[in-house]
Amino acid sequence: MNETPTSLPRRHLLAGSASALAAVGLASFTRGASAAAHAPMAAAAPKPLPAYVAWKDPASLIVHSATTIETKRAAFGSGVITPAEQLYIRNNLPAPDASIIADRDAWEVSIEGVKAPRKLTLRELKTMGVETTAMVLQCSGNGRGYFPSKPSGTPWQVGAAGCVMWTGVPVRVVAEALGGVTPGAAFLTGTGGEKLPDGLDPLSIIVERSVPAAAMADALLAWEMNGVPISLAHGGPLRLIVPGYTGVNNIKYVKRLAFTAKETEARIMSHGYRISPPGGKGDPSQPSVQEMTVKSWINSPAPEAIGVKAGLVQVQGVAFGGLNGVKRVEVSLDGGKTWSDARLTGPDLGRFAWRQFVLAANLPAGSYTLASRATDTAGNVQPEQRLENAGGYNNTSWSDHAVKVMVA
Ligand SMILES: Nc1nc2c(c(=O)[nH]1)N[C@H]1C(S)=C(S)[C@@H](COP(=O)(O)O)O[C@H]1N2
Ligand SMILES: [Mo]
Repeated sequence: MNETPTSLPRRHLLAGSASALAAVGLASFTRGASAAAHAPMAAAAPKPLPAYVAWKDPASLIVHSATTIETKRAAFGSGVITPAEQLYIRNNLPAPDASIIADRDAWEVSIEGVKAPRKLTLRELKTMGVETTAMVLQCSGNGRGYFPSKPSGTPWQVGAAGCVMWTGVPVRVVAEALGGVTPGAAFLTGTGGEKLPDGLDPLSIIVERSVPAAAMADALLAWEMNGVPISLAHGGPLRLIVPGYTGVNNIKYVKRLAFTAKETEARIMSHGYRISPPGGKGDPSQPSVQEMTVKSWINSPAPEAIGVKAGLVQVQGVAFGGLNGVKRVEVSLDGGKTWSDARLTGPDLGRFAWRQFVLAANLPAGSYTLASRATDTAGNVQPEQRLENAGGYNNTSWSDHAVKVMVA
C-alpha cells in the first residue's frame, strides 16, 4: 500500500503515466488512477522508519509509507510543543538529497513579484529580521481515516498534525526590503526545491502553492524549528511558513517566493486539495482547501484504552482555530448528549498554536464515549459532522474524533 521508494530508477519515471506518479507517492492528485495504491493492507509488522527520518521515535509513529508518517494519538503529550522526533511527515515527492543542508547559509531563494526581484541567500535573510511563531502544522487530509467512504489517500487519524515553533524572517519584511510588492499581485506563491523527475510535465508534479497575498502578514521564511535548524525532513534549510493554512502551503526547501497575479497552474493547486463532491474529481472550479478551521480532539485517555481505572480521570486533548485562537473547549462523557467546559492549560502561544485542555472527571466503571468540541474566538463552533468530499479533506467532526474507553 503506497510504499514509496525514496529514489526511483529513471526508467520508471519516463513512462509519464499515472503509475509513475503513484510510484513517487503522487496518488493524491491523480484521483481515480490511484485507488489501487490505497487498497487495505493486511495486518503486518509495523514498517521501519525510512533512512531520512531514522532519527525519529518509532514508538510514537505510524509509518503508512516512506513519505507518509503520522504521530500516534497516544503519543501526544500534555506540553504544547510537538517534539521533532514525534512530528508527522508528508512528502509529495521524495525529499531532496541531504547535500542541501551541508552549507545551509548558502541556500538561495528567488524573490519575485517585488519592485527589485533578486535571489537572497539564507545568510542574507538572517540579517534582515527575525520572528518566532508557534503554529499548528496540519495536513489537509488529517482525519481522512474517519471518512466511512474511504477516500483514496493516506487514512490519517489525528496525527498528521503537530504544534511547532518556527523562527525566520517575516515575508513582509523581505518584500519591503526589495521595494515592496508589485501592484496587482493577489497571491503569494511558494515553490519547493525538490529535483523533479525527468519525463514528466513539471507542472504535473512540482510542489508549488499559492495563498492569498494577505497571508504574508503572518508568513515567515523560516530556518529553525523548535529552536534548532530545520531538519531536511521538515524542509531545511529554508521553509515557507503560512500560519493558519493547511500543511501543503508550508513549502519545504523553498527555492522561489513570488508575488503573483494568479494562482500557480501546478496540478497540486489546480486539481489537488479541492473540495470535490463524493465520487468526483478535483478541478479548478471547486473550493481550494486552504485556511484551517476550528477543531479539537482528545488524546488521553486514548481510543480503545483499556485499563483505565474507575475514579478521577484527567481527560486531555488539543484544540485550535486555524486563523483564530481558541475561546472555549467543551468535553462530553456521554457521546455528545451533555457537555461540560474544559479548562485550557499551559501557555497560550498565540492564535496559530493549539491549546491543551483538560476536564477532570470522576468516572465509575463502565464504557464511555468521550468527545471534545472547540469554539474559536470568532464564535465558530466545531461541527458534529464532517463535510463529505471525495478527497477526505478538512475533517473537523467532533463525532468522528470521539474516543471510546472502558473504565474498570
Ligand atoms: N517542498 C515540499 N513542501 C511540502 C510538501 C512537499 O511534498 N514538498 N508537502 C506538503 C504537505 S502536503 C504537508 S502536509 C506538509 C508536511 O510537513 P512535514 O512533513 O514537515 O510534517 O508539508 C508540505 N510542504
Ligand atoms: Mo498535506
